[in-house]
Amino acid sequence: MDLDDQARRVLTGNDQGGYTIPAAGLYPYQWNWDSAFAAWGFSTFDVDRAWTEVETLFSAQWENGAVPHIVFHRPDPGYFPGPEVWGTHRTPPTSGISQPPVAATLIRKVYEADPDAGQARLAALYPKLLAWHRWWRTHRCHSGVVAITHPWESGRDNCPGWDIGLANVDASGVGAYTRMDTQHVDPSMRPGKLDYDRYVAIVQFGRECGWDQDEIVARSPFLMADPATTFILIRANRDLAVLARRIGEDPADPEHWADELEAALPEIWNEDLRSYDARDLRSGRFANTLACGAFLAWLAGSRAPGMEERLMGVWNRVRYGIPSSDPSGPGFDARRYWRGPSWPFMNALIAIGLHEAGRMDEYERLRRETAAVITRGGFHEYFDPYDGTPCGGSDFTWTAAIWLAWAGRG
Ligand code: 9WN
Repeated sequence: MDLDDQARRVLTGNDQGGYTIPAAGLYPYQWNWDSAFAAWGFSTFDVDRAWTEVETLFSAQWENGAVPHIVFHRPDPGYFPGPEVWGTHRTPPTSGISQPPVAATLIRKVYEADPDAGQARLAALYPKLLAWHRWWRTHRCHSGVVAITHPWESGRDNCPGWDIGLANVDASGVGAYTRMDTQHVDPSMRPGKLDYDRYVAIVQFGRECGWDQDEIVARSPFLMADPATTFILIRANRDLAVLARRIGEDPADPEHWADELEAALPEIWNEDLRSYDARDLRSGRFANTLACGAFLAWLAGSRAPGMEERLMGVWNRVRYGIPSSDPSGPGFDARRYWRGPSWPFMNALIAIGLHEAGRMDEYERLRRETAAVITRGGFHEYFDPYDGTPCGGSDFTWTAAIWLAWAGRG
């Protein structure tokens, strides 16, 4: 069977009927940004199924506009923390945080795959997307750029950039719990125990606040500005404005929100690091870590003097795609999750930006390097950026999706 067939088989195998799980065993629920990538993958062979994926995700949207990072459609004891830990008291049960808003950007690709088939579905989804983007602006953009209230909200959980913020989190009262991830994946490829204690402590804090967003932003022990989510939201607002025009809606709000975010970008430019950088909003301190999120500046059409040479210097230190953090920086670990590995779906997102910046040699290099690790190692979650060793979960939805939509189209 060729790789395209195998990729389609991963998507259909992870399909639970209306939504896909990221990977059997390890992640048995619907995740927010994974589903947006799944839709992009489905759009290469089943546009109807692509729309259904995001429609199912948005059916769990909160009244305040938030689209949760996990929807717990059916109970499954194989994942921690499950719905009872989050305690959001919703039907279906959901987590209490969100995840980077890539949906508008990838829904635009689904729409463009077959505009006639997508017209009515886009019109129905548009107000929900707009409400979600409004939620980001109202509840996450107080300082201008996007703030995250939990490392899981960034989708890049143990990125070294979060270390200074996590140091403020007291996890001494977290109590006993059993991790499930380390029963599915080699623990040396997952976040450490202290990280997990702190993740759980922040969830417990949110739950004590009854998931009241004002209280969480005002008092949470963790609040950090995230360059990656900021760039993603700028781009998503621009794409939402394009989609608005296609269905005769007014694009003024998303355009204005993108402009506001762009104007705030100097807040997260770290001149010493010569890169966009995460920032602890409680202390104002920069993280001083160059993470893969900085490479998403191209996705947002943003530039800063010296940025491009600096990013290329980091990429040139490895062989297989963009490392999740600078190999010469603090906290780098080539196989430990978001501390070093190259993630195929992240490479795909960065490549969209390279393409639009007209950097075609680099675009093609990134596609080739990503295709090489998948061809050799299969549809794994992430890869060692030096030697391409497959890491984390296997038969992974978003890796298969980006193979179909991008990496395998050489
Ligand atoms: C917590 C599903 C998700 C991704 C995230 C990735 C990982 C979860 C976990 O898996 O996070 O949300 O339990 O480790 O970091 O980006 O959406 O694939």
